[in-house]
Amino acid sequence: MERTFLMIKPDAVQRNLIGEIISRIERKGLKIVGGKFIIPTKDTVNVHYAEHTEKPFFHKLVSFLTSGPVFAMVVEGEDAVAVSRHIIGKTNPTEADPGTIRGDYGLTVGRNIIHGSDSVESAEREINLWFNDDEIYSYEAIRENWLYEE
Ligand code: ABT
Ligand code: MG
Repeated sequence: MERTFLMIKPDAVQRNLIGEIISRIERKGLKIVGGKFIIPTKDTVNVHYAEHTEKPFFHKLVSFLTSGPVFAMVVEGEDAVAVSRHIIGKTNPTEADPGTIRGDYGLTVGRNIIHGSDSVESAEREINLWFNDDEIYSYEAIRENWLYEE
């Protein structure tokens, strides 16, 4: 079983899309094992997006993500990283397919609704950055026989 880090960004929170987005994640069969509503600090966002430090959009990115509350989640399931990126859609909502979260709700790359880890390594790093171990819960869900073969 794989885990990934997802974050409903400030634009989607302001637009009342938390429920809509979580509902898609749940319907897919992914299991939420951690979740919290927080205003990210500049320090956390700097580390989270460290790979983009030198990019021209970095400052705007940091001020956007620290501008208000986000809903951060740890989500578990088979191939959770790739499956989540798939249902999220391409980075730029203008290119994201209809039926994906960004394709259905986003318009511009600087307001692209939700973050999802881009690899298993990133997921591990991001989960440790945003969550303490005691904020993540492993539990058995009764539906699992109906999602996975033996
Ligand atoms: P994230 O899930 O937010 O990491 O997006 P994704 O992995 O799909 O794409 P990357 B390249 O990691 O984008 C990080 C954030 O930077 C924004 N961005 C990106 C711009 O504003 N302009 C750009 O030209 C590019 C390439 C989009 C992402 N987040 N926001 N908000
Ligand atoms: Mg990224």
